[in-house]
Amino acid sequence: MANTELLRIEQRGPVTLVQLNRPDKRNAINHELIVALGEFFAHPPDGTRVIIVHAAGEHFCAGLDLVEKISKADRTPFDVLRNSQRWHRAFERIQFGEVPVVSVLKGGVIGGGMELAASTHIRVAESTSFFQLPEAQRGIFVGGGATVRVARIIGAGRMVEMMLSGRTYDAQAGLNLGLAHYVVPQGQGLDKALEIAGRVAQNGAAANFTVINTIERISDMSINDGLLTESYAAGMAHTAGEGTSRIASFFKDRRSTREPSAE
Ligand code: 1HE
Repeated sequence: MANTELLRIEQRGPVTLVQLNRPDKRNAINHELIVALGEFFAHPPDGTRVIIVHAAGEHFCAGLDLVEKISKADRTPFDVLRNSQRWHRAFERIQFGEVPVVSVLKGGVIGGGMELAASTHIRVAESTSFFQLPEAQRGIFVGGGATVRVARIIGAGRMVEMMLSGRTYDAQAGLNLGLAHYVVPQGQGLDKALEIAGRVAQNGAAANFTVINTIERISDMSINDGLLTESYAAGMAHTAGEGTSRIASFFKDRRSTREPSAE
């Protein structure tokens, strides 16, 4: 398991917590950290049913490590391309991985930090969260999937405006735009994420897998292809084992609460 100084991993029953642990650099993502994230999400620990990504310090993530990457004057376009693909692979393992991922956002959710957040399925934002894509102001471009994931969440036109104007969205605006699904007071993000993760962990594992691996992909498809894929997905999820027994126990539980007691 990729347990480095920069990525702290902790298991709490079916929920595995992954903490970005570079608070002195506002959790900016350097080479070692993106590799560790990619390795972790390639092979989550056995028994994991939900993953929570959270961060040490006051900020979720300041994005790309500008000092490490940009200061290297001899970088070639191919070096940058390969690095961007490394980010894409890591974040694809999050979005289309084995289990749902909940993120806990706070402070800066900036550039590559926003790309990381956008690859997670449920985003809990503490009230201190703010969202920025300052790449154009830094004279660079996004490279960790924002043109696909962030543009889908907030709309391509709004992302263009956000990057050109350098505007900041606060937590409440992020909630309205779908960048966050919940806003909670400062310091309460992890508790909220654990509460949600506990519920998600109780869903059927095959059902969770189908939700995270199917819906976003179907939105890339034609109506015909999407509907057929949905039927295949239903065929798998409905027969994956848990469906029949869960539906039976749903009705059994309802009957037992309705039947008058013998006393
Ligand atoms: C960093 C980084 C970083 C901080 N790379 N070292 N991202 C940005 O353009 C965001 C740049 N950072 C900020 O806007 C601010 O640092 C924060 C709002 C996140 C936090 O502010 P603050 O006042 O709490 O901290 P600070 O004093 O600015 O920074 C503390 C330290 O973190 C300092 O290092 P120190 O050695 O002087 O103590 C900073 O240099 C360091 N630090 N952010 C490296 N990003 C796949 S492509 C994605 C492209 C992008 O992500 S572009 C967006 C980059």
